[in-house]
Amino acid sequence: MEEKQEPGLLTGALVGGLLTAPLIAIFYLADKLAGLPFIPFDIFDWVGRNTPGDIITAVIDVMVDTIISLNLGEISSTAKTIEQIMGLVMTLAVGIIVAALFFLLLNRSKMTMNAALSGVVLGIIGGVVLNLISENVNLTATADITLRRLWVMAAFTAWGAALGWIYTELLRTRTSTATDASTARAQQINRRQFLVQIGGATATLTVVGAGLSLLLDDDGGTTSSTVAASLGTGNLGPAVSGDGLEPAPGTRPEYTPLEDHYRIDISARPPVLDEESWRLYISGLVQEPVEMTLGQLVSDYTPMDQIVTLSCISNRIAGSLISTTRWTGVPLHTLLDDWNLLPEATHLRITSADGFDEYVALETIRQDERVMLCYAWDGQPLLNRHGFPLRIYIPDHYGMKQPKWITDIEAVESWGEGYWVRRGWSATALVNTTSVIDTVATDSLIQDGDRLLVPVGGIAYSGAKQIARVEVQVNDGEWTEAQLRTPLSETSWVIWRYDWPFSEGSHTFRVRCYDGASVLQEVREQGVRPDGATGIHSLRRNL
Ligand SMILES: Nc1nc2c(c(=O)[nH]1)N[C@H]1C(S)=C(S)[C@@H](COP(=O)(O)O)O[C@H]1N2
Ligand SMILES: [Mo]
Repeated sequence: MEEKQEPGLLTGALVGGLLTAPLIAIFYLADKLAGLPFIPFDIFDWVGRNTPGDIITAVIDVMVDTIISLNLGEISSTAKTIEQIMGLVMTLAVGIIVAALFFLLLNRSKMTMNAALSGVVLGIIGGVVLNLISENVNLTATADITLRRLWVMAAFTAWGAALGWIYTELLRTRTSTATDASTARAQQINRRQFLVQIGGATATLTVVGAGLSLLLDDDGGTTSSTVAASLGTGNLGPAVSGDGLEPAPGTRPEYTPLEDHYRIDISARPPVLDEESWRLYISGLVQEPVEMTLGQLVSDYTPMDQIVTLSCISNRIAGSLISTTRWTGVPLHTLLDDWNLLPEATHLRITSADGFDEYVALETIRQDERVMLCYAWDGQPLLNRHGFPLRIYIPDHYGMKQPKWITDIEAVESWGEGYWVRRGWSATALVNTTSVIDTVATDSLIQDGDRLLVPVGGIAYSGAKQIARVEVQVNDGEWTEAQLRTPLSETSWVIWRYDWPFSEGSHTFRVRCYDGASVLQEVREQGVRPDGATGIHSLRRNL
């Protein structure tokens, strides 16, 4: 029986895993301590930027389905966590695969290669590649670029060197030809002991690195003193509608608490911009490039306040990627007056700190005074995750048309495809009118003479087209008009309610609505891609 001499593919995979786990932990610690890049998130973001849109959509679909079916909680924050975990898993997988292939290659090369040196070379190649990836996508590292490069090079070189060294050690336990069974067994034990020692050391490093990092906790959001000062001391608080219609018990809050506002963006970690050094740069077809500070935007222009419902184009019928809060900022048309655009300009191309970009037509800005550059939400400076320091609001459009973390605005002479449009999503991304049943409140029955009524309720939304009418159908009965609560604004969703005469049995509830121009919502069922979901929401209840 031939004794296998070299550590094989599986041993390589095992060693790769053992070495990559502490590498991740150390990157995490260095990120927390010194603002050095966290490579796993960079890998995730880079893969995301370079994957075709339909594949990304399919992956997101699976993710959303999983979150819903396993009841993992609020979709957009859970999705962000899953994305981050995917970054860690990808990195670990790459480490395992590369190490396994490395062992295979060394075995094939019949020892003409020096393993230790090869490991160092492999590490250097890894360091160069990951530096390129990181520089391409990283948004959050604050350390000096030279330091970042040196750190990534050093970390990967050490990883490669350790890999080469371990291979050599494993080989050493195997080279003395095993003549009898007991020697072979002794060597097996040696090898196993060595791997157990390596495992113990790397596990310790991983736990210590990750543990220390967790002690150094994140800053939650950003507070801008400039914005805060102009807004006054506190939260402006939710707007109160004058209408007395009581929402059916179980209807979502009309004004979304800020911490519950959905959140969608393209990076494992959003960019963190510094108010002092941030500028809004206006360039392109302008007489003279313009540079503005946040302070100028906040104090040189009269602020405007709007309660806005924002929806993601990926929001499914009755999904949770839709929320309402108060947006404060400067109407964009008043800024245009000061930017001296050349007559050829027809669009603004808006670019964000995370590489996201979108176009907005000057015509839209001039026709709709509600288009604004926005620096506060819910009476507070924008939180980091919601685009600090500046984002745009464009009524009637899905979120994908409305960049956060704006840094550059370029006046251009033609329209172009923005970030998600290039990835196969709608070029216009106009909001589809939609209505949702939030509740069939069977535990809040109302006695009405000799009848029992069940409050049924939810929301209807049409962007800024307003809602003229909501109707409810139970089983195959008549469509009956629901009552509408006066909305918080013309750009927010509307809460509706219908008190349904109770009857026992299994019932299907459906809702539909008409926009302000009395146009019925699209009832044809259509998935989110590419134009946003349409169709009727229905709920089945056994009463
Ligand atoms: N810079 C930037 N802006 C962005 C995005 C992004 O990834 N990067 N995502 C867009 C999408 S798809 C949506 S739905 C909204 C979500 O805004 P919110 O996360 O503040 O709710 O931001 C939009 N603006
Ligand atoms: Mo979105």
